[in-house]
Amino acid sequence: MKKNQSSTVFKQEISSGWQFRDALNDIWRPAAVPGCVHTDLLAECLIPDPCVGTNEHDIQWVGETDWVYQTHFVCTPELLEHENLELVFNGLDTYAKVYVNDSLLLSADNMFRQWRADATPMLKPGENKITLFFRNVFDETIPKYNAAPFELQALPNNDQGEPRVAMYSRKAQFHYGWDWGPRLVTCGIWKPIVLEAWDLFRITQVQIRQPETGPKEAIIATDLEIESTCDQTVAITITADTVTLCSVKQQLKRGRNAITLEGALRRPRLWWSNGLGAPYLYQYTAVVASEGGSRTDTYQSELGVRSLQIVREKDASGTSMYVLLNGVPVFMKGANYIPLDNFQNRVTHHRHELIVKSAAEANMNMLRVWGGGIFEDDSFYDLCDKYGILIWQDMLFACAMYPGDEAFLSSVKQEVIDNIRRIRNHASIALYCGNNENEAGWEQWGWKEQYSACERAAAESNLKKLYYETIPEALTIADSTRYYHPTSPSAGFESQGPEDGDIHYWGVWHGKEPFEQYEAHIARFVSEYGFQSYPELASIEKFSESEDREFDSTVMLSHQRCMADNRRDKRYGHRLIQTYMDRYFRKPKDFSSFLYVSQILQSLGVQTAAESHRRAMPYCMGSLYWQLNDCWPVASWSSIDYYGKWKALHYAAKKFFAPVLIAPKIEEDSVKFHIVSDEPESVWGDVSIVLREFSGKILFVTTYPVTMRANTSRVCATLPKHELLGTADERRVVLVSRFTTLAGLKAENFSYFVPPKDLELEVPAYTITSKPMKNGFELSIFSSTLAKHVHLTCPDVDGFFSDNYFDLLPNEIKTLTFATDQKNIREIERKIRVVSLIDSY
Ligand code: BMA
Repeated sequence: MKKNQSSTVFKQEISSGWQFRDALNDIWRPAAVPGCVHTDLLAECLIPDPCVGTNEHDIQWVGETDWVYQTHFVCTPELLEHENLELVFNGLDTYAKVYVNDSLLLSADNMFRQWRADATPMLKPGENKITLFFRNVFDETIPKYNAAPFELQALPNNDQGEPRVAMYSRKAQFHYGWDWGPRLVTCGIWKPIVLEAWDLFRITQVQIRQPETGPKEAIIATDLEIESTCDQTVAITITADTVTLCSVKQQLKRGRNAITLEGALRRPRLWWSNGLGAPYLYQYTAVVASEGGSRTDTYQSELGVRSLQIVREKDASGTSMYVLLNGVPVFMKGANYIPLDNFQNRVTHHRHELIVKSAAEANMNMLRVWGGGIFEDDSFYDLCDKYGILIWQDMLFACAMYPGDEAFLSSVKQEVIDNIRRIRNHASIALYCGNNENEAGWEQWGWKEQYSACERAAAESNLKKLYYETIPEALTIADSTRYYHPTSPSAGFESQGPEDGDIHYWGVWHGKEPFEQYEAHIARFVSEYGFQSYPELASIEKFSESEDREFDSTVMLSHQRCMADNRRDKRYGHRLIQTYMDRYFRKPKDFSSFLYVSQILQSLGVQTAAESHRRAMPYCMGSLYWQLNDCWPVASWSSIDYYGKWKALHYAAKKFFAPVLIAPKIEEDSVKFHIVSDEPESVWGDVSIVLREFSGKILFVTTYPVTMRANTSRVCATLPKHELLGTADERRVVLVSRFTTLAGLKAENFSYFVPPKDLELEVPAYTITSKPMKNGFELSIFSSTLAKHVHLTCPDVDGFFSDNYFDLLPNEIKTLTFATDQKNIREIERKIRVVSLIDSY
């Protein structure tokens, strides 16, 4: 703002002096706002840490209790002189009555909505009191559940306990429990409360659209909504960096004014997804100024200039599903994202950045914000813009049937409008999706068979109303520029095969099929597939005592939530890991070896899937594994654990999602060497194929010159197995495939002819040397025999290895970094531990 200018809008966050109490108790205790009741109780030592041991089960009463929050705030006479005074509640979880100076201001019943109310009649000069009564969700939902004409089905992974009432509340569904999450039904003021005072005019809505975007010019259209207290003339100026997009005088009427302004950016710097170019962001500003310019209101945001379509077109194979970014078809590499914590107030910008940056470092370009969680905080989408991560945004419905009454639908409509308006200006938002698996559940997984004809018709009508009427209507209001995908998976049904859209392939894991089946289940887009593993020992130590560290201890079982359909068999998830482990690996000798092998197993499975999806490009144009992260410490499908530790899978993802992939496929009689390039330009180089014994001896070498056109996948060589292997012992050889260009190594992959359990590994002797560098150390590691899945740890030192769980080839030095604040090189050298697969049995 320039000198002598003042804003027409004044905002004061009501964040201090908060107290809370149990509604049946008079003892007030200090509270943090924004926050939630669990973290307030935790801060007061009134509950134990829910992440530790089996504490979660002992604190179920918290979610069954009514809570009261209260604070006082001062209104100066000047504040009360403003023409308009509103209280804005950005997030109340969930059933709340809000009183100002003991008069009811509003009632809330949807965690995802923003609530605004005129506070003018209730506020007085001096001290004011605000009180919020939170009613427990069960008292609200159980009557609805009891009155419902039929029970709503839910999948077993939607592990919410009985009665199944989660679907009756517009509250994060994972709060009630999931197959990777605890049941912690929290409540409270989860987003800021703001007192907003304004005069003359204010900007109430901004939508930035890009009707035309090309390398020569981008047309930037801004739809502004300005609320005005009178008829007046204002000046509106819109800029992107230093370019003025438009500057106009505008006549406002009293009330709401909708204005569309356009401007052009010549030779715009485009926003690209990770791997294709810089995700350039313009600094966008819209300023509305009063006549004479002394009063202003300003909207600021970052603007990524790009065109983006989701192409759903009939073609020779079926119906396509791919992202076209700035005219380029882009294969989506990524994962499904769940909330980072059960308690959102514990999620900081730093934690968001760690996860989004980790996704980018693993060469991902898309995350799917899954429907059982929340619409994320602004900071998350800002970071996705910054790191070039496209977002598939689900609406918040997952793995269940939902009501379809008017009150429910109108609440959903408003929640969608509120949130989409908030996030629509982010370049990263690629598409919206109606729900997770709710149609598959209905059509495919036996839900509809549970009902009489009449109930079935009613349930089907609920589904149609929600995902085909209410949500699209809300999106038309909030953002009609993005593609809407009514449900995921959209394909893989009898009526619509995998050649027509996206699938969730769970034959591996839930269906117990072998990893090789991933190669047979490829669709136009694979939006879910995955395999579980345990967190590393250091993470498990944070929530367990040493006597708990057995897989069937109560504590470990409580941190493994995958159960069979009947939800009774608590050992089911662990047993599934074990079944697969028996198939591919030797029996781990102890608890910590099992943890380690579980991670290797997971990475092997997911790598098999992702490589086959990428080989099938352009038929298949997306591979999002389940799941990127965790919301508490648990055995799960994640590649990064709750504490931010990369599992073996995340290190593997960095390789199998690399811009250029060499992915040999070992078939019955031959090996096919596939190369996949996501590079925007052609790449030339040599493919070298080397067969080596574990002891280092080279048995076979060949090279081919290869040119890979931009954005293609092809087989660059096929070798008969007998030619390649000769008389070699399959259990003692590694096939090293490398693609090298003038600029250096572009891609490499190490393949084996037998499953890991049949490999005849030898005990490696490592030589490790280290040298200090900025922010840590460079480590070089060498062995004269192949070491499989080398796992480096540095106990008690906070740090990050740039690579881990890798295969160390015989007689080749592997160099990596260990980023840490610790400066003492001797100490690090002393502490570093190395294990590999041979140490696990
Ligand atoms: C998927 C998801 C989640 C679940 C996962 C593993 O289909 O949609 O509901 O956690 O399966 O079971």
